[in-house]
Amino acid sequence: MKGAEKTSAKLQKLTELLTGKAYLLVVVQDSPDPDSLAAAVALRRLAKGLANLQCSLAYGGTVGRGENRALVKYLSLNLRPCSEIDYDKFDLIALVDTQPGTGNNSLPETVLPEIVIDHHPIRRQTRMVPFTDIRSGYGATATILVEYLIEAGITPDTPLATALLYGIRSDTQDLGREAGRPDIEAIEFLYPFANKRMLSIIQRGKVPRIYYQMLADALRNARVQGPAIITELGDVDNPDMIAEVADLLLREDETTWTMCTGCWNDKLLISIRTSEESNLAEKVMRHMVARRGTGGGHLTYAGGQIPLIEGTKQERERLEKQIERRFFEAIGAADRPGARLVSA
Ligand SMILES: [Mn+2]
Repeated sequence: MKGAEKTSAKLQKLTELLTGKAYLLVVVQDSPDPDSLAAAVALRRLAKGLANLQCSLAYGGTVGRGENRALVKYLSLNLRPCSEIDYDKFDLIALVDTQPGTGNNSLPETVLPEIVIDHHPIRRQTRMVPFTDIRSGYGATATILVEYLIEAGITPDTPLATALLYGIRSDTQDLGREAGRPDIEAIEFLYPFANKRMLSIIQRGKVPRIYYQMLADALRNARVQGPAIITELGDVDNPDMIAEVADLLLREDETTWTMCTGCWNDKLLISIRTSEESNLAEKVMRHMVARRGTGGGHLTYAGGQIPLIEGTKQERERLEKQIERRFFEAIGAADRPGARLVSA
């Protein structure tokens, strides 16, 4: 089915599901990124417009990255922690930009959502969900929601258009990463409605002073090996920093792979990045975490998490070493000599 026909059929099915219901809960990724926040707000708008539902938004983790905090503030979002949600109170539960059983959302495993809209590769559990729209060829989940809004004849207000535009730009790194025609068309549609000044303010979100200390530590710990740069942050109070550092290191001239790890909330969190779409970051990540944790992502970027059982420094260091070894093996750089990225 072509994109437009698919959207039309999906929207019809979604409308049928929403009709006659009163309360919708939308659960986003843990430590939600702009794409998942924008997609959630768009789904809330759709649910209101299509069948007059009330909607709550729930998340796990924190909103740490400066841009994401700026976006939440701009949208005046009342995000509720998943731990405080009574799931029985809702008629429908939706997951956006994530899927059941991926380990990067806090929807309890005993709760099966009715709606999943996402652009990560489809997971086994997702096949049991009544309404799914999984488009792994899309650069952002927000792009799928933009198609729904257009199909439903709903014009996004300025904050929603701004959030969706930023969500797509952020996931696709300004259309340079895993973006396709639908992402470009969505951005073109949104551009006239978006607040460009606010986009700039969000993109340059304020950061706390500790950010610079973490950055300094990340660079001091960074090692180059073959085509890769890796580093670890140790304990972090902002898990988004891990992805941010992995992105930053990938800008180095000769680097085609990066990995950054950090500990947060009794888990070792891992981000990997690659500059080549033929590399399958998602597969590498799932190989790295294997049965010890969960992981997922896209062609060029992926994340994973492994629970820390003892919580000791030794356990953490052992795990970091293991993950590092598996990473270098997976990318074929195990035998290459290593060096520091910057002098200490
Ligand atoms: Mn996304």
